[in-house]
Amino acid sequence: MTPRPLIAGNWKMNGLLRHLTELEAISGACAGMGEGKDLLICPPATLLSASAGLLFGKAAIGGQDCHAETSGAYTGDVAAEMLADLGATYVIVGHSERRAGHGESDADVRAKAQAAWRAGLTAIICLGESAEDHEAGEKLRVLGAQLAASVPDGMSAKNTVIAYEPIWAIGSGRTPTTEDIANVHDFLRQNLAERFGKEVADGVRLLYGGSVKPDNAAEILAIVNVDGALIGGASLKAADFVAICRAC
Ligand code: G2H
Repeated sequence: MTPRPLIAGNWKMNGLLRHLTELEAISGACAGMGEGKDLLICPPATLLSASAGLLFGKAAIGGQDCHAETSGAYTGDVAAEMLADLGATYVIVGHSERRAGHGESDADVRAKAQAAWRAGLTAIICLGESAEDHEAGEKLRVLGAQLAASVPDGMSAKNTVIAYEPIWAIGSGRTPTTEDIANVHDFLRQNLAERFGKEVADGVRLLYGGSVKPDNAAEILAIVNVDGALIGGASLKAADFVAICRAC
């Protein structure tokens, strides 16, 4: 089974109420564009509620992180159930900016994915090697270890999406070669098949993320085993995000 592609925008810590005009434009352009693919925007938590209303029926909405616990005394954190309560159906966990900036380990990411599942959300679990690992030829070893430790038992094609985001490609304008992306995605699919079985592995969507732009999207999205993209900077402008969606 070839997975249905997912084009996901990650707004990171960008977006005020006045920027909802971009979502209005995306919503308008998305009419009829969701055929054969799923569209998703992950705005900051402060804009989730408004985004849900603007994108209803056109694109899904998702969180950028969730706490591993269901509720409790965790000042400033957001529970997966709170995201679901606002209409989110996805949540990103383990983005390298969370791993680096908040000291999140693979075990933390695994627990967050489980929290997402408990709330009925699909977890987008991010993996990626550093520039040093890339240059040292350690990429597949590092990614294999992250995959093994970040993805919980019980993964299915419905409850999980895997996003490969080389850290050195994030926001840098640099991307791996198409051959490198293909090799990594083949490796991830194979690795998942060994642990979860071929049927589950073949159904799980493997996204590429890191400097996806309108001018490289078609080439990246055409790679075998790339089932969509996780887009940061280029998702902030409706015209760029829509162009990437159209390239899929
Ligand atoms: C990688 C990506 C979105 P950008 O972090 O998750 O960001 O497209 O800006 O490199």
